[in-house]
Amino acid sequence: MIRLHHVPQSRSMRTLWLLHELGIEFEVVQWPFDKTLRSPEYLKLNPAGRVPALEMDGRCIWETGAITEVLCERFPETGMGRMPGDDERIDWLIWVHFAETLSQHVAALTQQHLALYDDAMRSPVVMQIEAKRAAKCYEAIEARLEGRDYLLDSGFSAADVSVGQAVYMARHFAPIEPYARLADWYGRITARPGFIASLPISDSERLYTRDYYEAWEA
Ligand SMILES: N[C@@H](CCC(=O)N[C@@H](CS)C(=O)NCC(=O)O)C(=O)O
Repeated sequence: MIRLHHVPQSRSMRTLWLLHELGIEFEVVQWPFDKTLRSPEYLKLNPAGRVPALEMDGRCIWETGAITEVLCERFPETGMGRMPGDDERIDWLIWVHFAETLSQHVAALTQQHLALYDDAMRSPVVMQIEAKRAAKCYEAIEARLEGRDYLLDSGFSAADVSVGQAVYMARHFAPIEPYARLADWYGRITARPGFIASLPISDSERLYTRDYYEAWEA
């Protein structure tokens, strides 16, 4: 039994998309994005009170990077991973984990724009810096995609899922249109049925109620 604990439009969507790409059977338990993630019941799944958490083979795994590695090793025939010994193993690992470099800025921006409930708590400077740092991450992706359709020469993999999902969240704060190769790649990977199946089913599930949140003027 594989069971994903998930909040729509959060990092657990990265694991949901990967599970769809793997084409395996799994269950989803959906949680609200609130203090319920700090309940004793949820803390048994992930002691940090974060999503995702993945129940598999009699234990629970957390941290998206770890989950991605474990799933790709468990189902090597799907071709989503690059195993030890593969020429592209190191690049695969770099890009799988680079998703968190971008996501840390998205987390800060989500806190600034959505989580803080009073305008006096928000900082235009933090909003602007974090959006610029997210765009710096786009520059790294743009450079990597020169002469490539996907992050690896050998084609689509869990590295594209990981970074692609981070870009999906980051687009709410930093537009991708100025980055031509990134925008093309993003269009290509998000046309996949696996990505579409990982989107929120209804508007009421959305964490981000707007497509774009502009940084305030400092
Ligand atoms: N590095 C962790 C980050 C997990 C994380 O922070 N998830 C966010 C959702 S995107 C969360 O659960 N936040 C709830 C909270 O901070 O209370 C991972 O990659 O799994």
